[in-house]
Order: sequence, then C-alpha cells, then structure tokens
Amino acid sequence: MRPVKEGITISAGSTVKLEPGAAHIMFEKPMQRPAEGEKFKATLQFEKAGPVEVEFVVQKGATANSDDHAGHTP
Ligand SMILES: [Cu+2]
Repeated sequence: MRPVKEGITISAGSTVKLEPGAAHIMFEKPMQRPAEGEKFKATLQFEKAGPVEVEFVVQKGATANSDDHAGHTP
C-alpha cells in the first residue's frame, strides 16, 4: 500500500469505489480511536467539483480484507 499524493483520477462518467482491500481513504493518527457506530464528518476535495462534505459511519471489521498497513494504523 502506498499513499497517492497526486490524488485519484476519476474520468468523466466513471466511478471509483474506495473500500478496504482496494483504493481507500485512511485516517492517520486520529486523536482517538473511533467507536463502532460512531459517525463523523469529513470533506473530500475534488479538483474540479471542489469540496464535498461526507459523513462516515464506523463499522466493525472494515479492515478485515485490507492489504498491509505497514507504517501506520488502519
Ligand atoms: Cu491504508
């Protein structure tokens, strides 16, 4: 796994799914470990569409099928 500092390209009319085991969003060094069922908001930044607010819901086992997270906490 490697960070994608240049961002993810989403071609017109296509869909990119972010999920464990594939391209995913990772919150590094959270202030506290989120509890199952907890919700929190974040903002996704798109180059052309601008900022889009989303709400995440913490689910148990979300990283069960993910790849190696060496160097950081999933
Ligand atoms: Cu990761």
